[in-house]
Amino acid sequence: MASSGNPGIFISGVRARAVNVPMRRPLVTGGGTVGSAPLVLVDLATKNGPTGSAYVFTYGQWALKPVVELVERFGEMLAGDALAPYDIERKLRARAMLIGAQGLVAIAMAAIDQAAWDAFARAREMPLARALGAICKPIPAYNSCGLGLIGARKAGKEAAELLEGGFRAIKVRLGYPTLEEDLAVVRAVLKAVPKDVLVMSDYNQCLLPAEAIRRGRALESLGLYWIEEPVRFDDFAGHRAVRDELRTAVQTGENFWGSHDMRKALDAGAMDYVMPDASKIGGVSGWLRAAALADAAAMPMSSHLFPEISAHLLAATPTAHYLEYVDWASPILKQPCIVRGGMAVASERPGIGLEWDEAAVRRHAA
Ligand code: SMN
Ligand code: MG
Repeated sequence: MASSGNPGIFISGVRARAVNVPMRRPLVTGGGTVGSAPLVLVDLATKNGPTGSAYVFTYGQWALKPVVELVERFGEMLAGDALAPYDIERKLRARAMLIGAQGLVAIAMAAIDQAAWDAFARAREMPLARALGAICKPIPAYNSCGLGLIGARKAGKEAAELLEGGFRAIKVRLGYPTLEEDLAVVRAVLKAVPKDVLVMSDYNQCLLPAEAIRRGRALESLGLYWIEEPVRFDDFAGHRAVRDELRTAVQTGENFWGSHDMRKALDAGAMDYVMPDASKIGGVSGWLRAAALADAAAMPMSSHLFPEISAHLLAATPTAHYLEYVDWASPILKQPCIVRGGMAVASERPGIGLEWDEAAVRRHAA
């Protein structure tokens, strides 16, 4: 008879490695530039079970070594513990109570959480989505692999390129020095794509509320699908003020450090749509709690980066909306995330489905 409860799998060690992966289209945003993809790859080894793998994104190369160090120190704290993701999370949160579970600490904790859930699903020989009780259903995806702040002329050309492979939605970064430039870029993008293509937009927190309202009103008639992070991510009242003045949907959430931030944003009426980031929201564990909040609020929920794990998470999200597709980890993966006809489907391999291309990992070691 199968044993009930914990199947007797224990954590034996955690390894973290830094890579810096070149990006096909480096991204200039209103909140800073991402010129390459600095990733920390995590492998969580177990006794009596499979190894779990996950990766996180550190935004700057300078944060790679600190995150590697944090992940490995957390791994030491967990050696010998049961492979029980919620209990792992509880232990790490208790250890981090005094310093605070945000920023790099939260990202390192999420890397462990995701690797633990990956091992948990692999031990059951199920894709992560199935281990969470969902089938690996197709999720609408938008192509976010470009359209940084590159100017109207280049933006039109790039928008058309981003539809290759069947995408029907793309995202353009805004926050040029002037409203006129924002307008010119959006017009160029819309002109370059068929009418039924959705165009999302992202200000990456770079405006103050009054200016966000002025620009949002001027953009209104162009029909953007959403305006993302028009103001500081934690200015929920500011988001609300922008939302009150616009018919265009306000999107936010990539900078929520856990479901508690999301609850405060919901209480403030900060957004129409929400898009947590699988690492900043607290890994799989944090995502599931955020998904429950979105469901209770009847709010469409999209993902931020990490298409491989997000395809699984959105499959298990009652109000799943859009998956943000980026190809930034593809060069170091044996089986990169695939989008067909504008839909992303979670890998059917056990766990998240990540398998490192070790030769590429060595090439991009940082
Ligand atoms: C973004 C994400 C990661 C790096 C730069 C910019 C952006 C997005 O906010 O939502 O894609
Ligand atoms: Mg964004």
